[in-house]
Amino acid sequence: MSIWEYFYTMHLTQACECVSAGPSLVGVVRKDWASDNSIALSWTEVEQQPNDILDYEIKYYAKEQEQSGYSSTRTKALSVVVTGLKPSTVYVFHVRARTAAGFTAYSNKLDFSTGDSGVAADQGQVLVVVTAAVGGFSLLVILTLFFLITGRCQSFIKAKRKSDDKRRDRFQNVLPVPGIKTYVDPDEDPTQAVHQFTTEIDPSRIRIERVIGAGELGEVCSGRLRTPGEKDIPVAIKTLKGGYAERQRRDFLREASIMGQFDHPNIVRLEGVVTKSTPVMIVVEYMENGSLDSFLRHHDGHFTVVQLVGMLHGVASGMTYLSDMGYVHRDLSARNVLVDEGLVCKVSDFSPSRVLEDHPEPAFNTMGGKIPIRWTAPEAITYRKFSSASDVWSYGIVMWEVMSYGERPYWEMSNQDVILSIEEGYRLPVPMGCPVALYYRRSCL
Ligand code: ACK
Repeated sequence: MSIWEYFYTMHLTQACECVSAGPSLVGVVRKDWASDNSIALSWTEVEQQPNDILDYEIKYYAKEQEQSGYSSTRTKALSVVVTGLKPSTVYVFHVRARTAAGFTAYSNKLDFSTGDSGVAADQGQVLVVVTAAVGGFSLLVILTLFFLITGRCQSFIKAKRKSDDKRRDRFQNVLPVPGIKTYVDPDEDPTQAVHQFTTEIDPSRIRIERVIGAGELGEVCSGRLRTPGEKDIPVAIKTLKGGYAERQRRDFLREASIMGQFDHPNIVRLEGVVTKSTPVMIVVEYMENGSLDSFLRHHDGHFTVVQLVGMLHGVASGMTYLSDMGYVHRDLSARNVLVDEGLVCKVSDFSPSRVLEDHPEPAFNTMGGKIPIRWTAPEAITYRKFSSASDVWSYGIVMWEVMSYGERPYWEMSNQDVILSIEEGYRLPVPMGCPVALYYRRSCL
């Protein structure tokens, strides 16, 4: 189980339940058939369910290897065939629905075996995942988050600095989950990475309609992408402005070679790139509601807590996936999350050079780099030690941004004051209207 999965399971799921007691919208899950490598499942709809289910997520793992990770798949139907399984192996499955407000609770866990048609049912198990699967790595992350949110430990930063060296190796290397492919750093061979992970689009297929914003190296436009025999799809197009240096072109396309490796409903999808003509472009799915921070600021007070938690759930799912892939984002914030028309939140902005150079957020220069201080974990600010654990810290700040409808973290405090205050134990206070269950993790545990 990754730290994100653990974090999510322990924190958001329980918070959601505390806040909303959201029911599972999935009825009885059955095994229809199994072969050596596949299992077919189907389930029923529960009565009186809202008709806004977008799709279902099926999560599964080999029972014997519970601690080494899980895989998941999605379907819009009430059934699925899960393939690529090992013969004569018991797998644990559970299913949940996704609505516009986010995921609902999981169904009960069920054990089904490949290679025979019998059902090894253990239908009494419920979703209670506690300490057994948790290594010291996850525990430290939870503690980090605990201190971030509660601000209970005045000496936390000092004590943490002392232990940082010891922890460094454990935090830095995120072990990828078996069954999920691992992120490949495009820096190893940038040209090859663009070829390998992106699709070249003929520019005649792109229709640019209007400018919607400014990127670091050019404009961001909205438009349409035509695919022969299919309907045009709305897209956002990032362009690289003329007169660029080769290094800027490489940095620009680097983001595409990172995005092109991801395939998750909460990560903004890359459609392709234009590299063989000018302007050089990156084409991604269009997110109707734009950045999460400005979206929330424009809709102050418009959402229920369940809807806000649904948005956070999406971000957590995307971050779980990135962490499982071994990718550290380093710049997670509400401005780098995009929102679609169904309120689904997707993590975006994979331009790591910006974290260190031209970040739009006033940045603090430490050890030769620039860092978005308000969102960055103390060990990353002090030692440039970025990891999935420091991404969890940033996620805590995103939680605060979401629950306060896009308020600026630490308001008008200077970056230097933020650093000093955090060192002294100050933490962001509970946002107005935020349930205590969400703010204080311990109240749910
Ligand atoms: O808040 P916004 O409207 O959402 O303004 C910024 C702007 O471009 C500069 O980044 C918008 N933007 C970026 N990517 C996308 C996208 N994939 N879909 C829709 N809007 C986007 C962002």
